[in-house]
Amino acid sequence: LFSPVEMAPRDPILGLNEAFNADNRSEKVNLGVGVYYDENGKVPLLRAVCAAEEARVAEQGPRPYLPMEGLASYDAAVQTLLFGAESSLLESGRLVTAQSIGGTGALKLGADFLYRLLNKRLVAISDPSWENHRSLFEAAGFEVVTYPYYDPQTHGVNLEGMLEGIEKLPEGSVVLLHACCHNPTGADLSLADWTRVIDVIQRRNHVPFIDIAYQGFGDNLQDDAVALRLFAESGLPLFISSSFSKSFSLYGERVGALTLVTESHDEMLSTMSQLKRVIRTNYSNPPTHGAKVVSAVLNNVELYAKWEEELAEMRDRIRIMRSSLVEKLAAAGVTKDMSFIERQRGMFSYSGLTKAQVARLADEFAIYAVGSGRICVAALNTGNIDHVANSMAAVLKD
Ligand code: PLP
Ligand code: TYF
Repeated sequence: LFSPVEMAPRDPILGLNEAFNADNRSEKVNLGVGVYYDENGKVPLLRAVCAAEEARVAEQGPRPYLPMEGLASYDAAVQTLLFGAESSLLESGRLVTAQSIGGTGALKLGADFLYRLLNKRLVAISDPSWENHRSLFEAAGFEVVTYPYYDPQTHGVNLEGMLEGIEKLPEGSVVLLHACCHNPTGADLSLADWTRVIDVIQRRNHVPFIDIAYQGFGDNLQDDAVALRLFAESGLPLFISSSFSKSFSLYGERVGALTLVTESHDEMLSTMSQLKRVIRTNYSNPPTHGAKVVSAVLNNVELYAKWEEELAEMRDRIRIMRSSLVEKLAAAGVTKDMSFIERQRGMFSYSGLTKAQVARLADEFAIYAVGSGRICVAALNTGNIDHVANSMAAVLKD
């Protein structure tokens, strides 16, 4: 039975962890996977999370199944976080939210649901995008194409190319967008840019699908959600996949959500019933722990304030590392202007390192980055940044 099975290609990002773990050089640094590490190189356990978990353990409650769409208090809190406490959408009866197995699970639920809904199964993702976007939609039965996004000259967004690319897609295509902290480039759209993107999508009857996996890592919780809010105001139907993996540092607990903006209460009811069918035939119902913890934090004023503070600490530390890296690269003799690293946002920087330079970083310096040149700035700290800057300088100069 299994003899014809061939080895599958490794995930270009997760596969790096294996190589990193197998490396026994003490100076090794993992700039591959998108995980926030603190100043001590550890995945932090947030104090707000810890407090919510202690309360949950003390409660010693039973562990029944959750409903298919997940914990109600969690789903409601997700909606408030995405659209803002003042949003009229919250009381509109038009929102569907289902707790999901991380942001990945939300994308998969959305993809499976869209597959049933649409005749034209075409999804456009940014060039480049998170590798899993393509694989996930292809696995769900879609054709996946790209629209122009990154401009290597400016290290920012090629807005005109993007608008033109989206315009040219067949009418009614699904357009996948990153709300903030674009993975892998760190290049984001401005408010004015979003307005233009929404305009094209609306004119072409495309279906917007927004992925927000880094809310709070750009400017703050409100401003990072501006794209969602503009889309919602435009009256377009909307798919949103969201994740708390990074913002709560709850990677392994798999906490995310799929939220849909429908056009009426009736649409909401039928859409929710179909989404439940997708859930039922995949995993019946989601796990409890992460959603309980996040819900406890989001629904408690003090814990919320504590969480927001901790999120700001993570964001600020990443910014400091960005500036420090730019400074240290220059000090190490890199003459090329690297200040774009400071302008890019979120966990990543598209460093401009070539595949060969990335390979040298791993071979000669035990520094692991993605082959595309993406580095996870959130993995830098005062203990490893000199080694990283000097090594990057060495491969950039030769
Ligand atoms: N979307 C993007 C853009 C991501 O970078 C990630 C990262 O993990 C995800 C979705 C998936 O999030 P999760 O780990 O919650 O599944
Ligand atoms: O881009 C990243 O590094 C994170 C983590 O298949 C990740 O989003 C990477 C690859 C993958 C799943 C998660």
